[in-house]
Amino acid sequence: VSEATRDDRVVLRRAPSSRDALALMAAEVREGLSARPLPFLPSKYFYDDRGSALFDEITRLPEYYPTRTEEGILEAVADQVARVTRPREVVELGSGTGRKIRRLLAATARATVRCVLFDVNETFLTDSCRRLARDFPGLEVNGIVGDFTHDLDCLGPGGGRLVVFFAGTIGNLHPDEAVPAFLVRLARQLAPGDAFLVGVDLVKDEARLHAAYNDAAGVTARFNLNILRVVNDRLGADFDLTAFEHVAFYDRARAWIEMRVRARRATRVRIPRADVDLALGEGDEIRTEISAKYTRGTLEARLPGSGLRLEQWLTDADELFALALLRRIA
Ligand code: SAH
Ligand code: AVI
Repeated sequence: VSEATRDDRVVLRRAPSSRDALALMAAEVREGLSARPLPFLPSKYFYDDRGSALFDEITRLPEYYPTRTEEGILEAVADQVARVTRPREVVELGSGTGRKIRRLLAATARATVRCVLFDVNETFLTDSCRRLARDFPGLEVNGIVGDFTHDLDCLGPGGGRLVVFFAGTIGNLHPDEAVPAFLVRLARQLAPGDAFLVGVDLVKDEARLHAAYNDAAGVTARFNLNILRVVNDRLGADFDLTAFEHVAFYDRARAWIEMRVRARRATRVRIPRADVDLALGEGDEIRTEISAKYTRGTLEARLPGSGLRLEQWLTDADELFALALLRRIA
């Protein structure tokens, strides 16, 4: 990790992938857009400042139940989680506005001396670190700008550590390909007995899932199309946003929501910096996100070989969402 910057009690560090971020982005965008039959864009590129603000707006939509449901579960279980983990250090992956961790820190109280927020969005990360430091005097606050699929080793060796991963963001990793590798890497940063608290959105009624990703106010559509604007801004691409529309549907066989952008008419995209020249016909699609939905069984099926075991499965009364408390096996 390089380029530590310190202000007051906040130390901000940049992980390797954020040092050469544009070169990495060009390579990832080139790879994704050359995939066939379905080109894709990595969903971490939703989250420039506009995208992160749009996600925050999504969390308040009437159709988007995950955030308020997870907050309700957290409210009910925070004291219990604090009691059984008693972490010296709490790490939040994909921390965004950093709002949820406050409930946990209030419960872990004096046991916790350090809090580490980890996110790709440097602006949101800096702001949330500063606000935490202001509101939790005595707490050492670190921020890591990085990609949690590449840079977890920046956390250093575990011991007295609780890692939290809220929002169901683990669902944005491919369940068969990315999740097993992610869990192995994460477990390496935990000492035996350290804990991992992960939020998962649950398999449920399809109409409810569909509505959550096709809200009436069109915020999710703006969030989805924003990824094209991010590629334009950062890589000098010429995506014509008016040529695309938002698509989100539930794939029952794979138990995931898939978001795509669909060309309303034939269009062409050039990205000289990524060596991309892509011709799309009317109706052609680019996948922008998967959001996998789990059951207790399908989550537990990911654990063998990871070094983690399920200790508690904490859900709301309607079983819309779950917090899984996992423990690093000795
Ligand atoms: N934890 C917050 C925000 C969830 S949104 C909440 O519960 O509401 C997902 C967050 O993960 C965003 O802040 C986004 O910037 C971050 N993120 C997405 N992909 C990432 C990646 N590969 N590495 C690090 N952060 C990522
Ligand atoms: C961050 N993540 C858990 C959200 C989700 O539901 O998969 C991102 C999102 N995509 C569309 N709406 C919200």
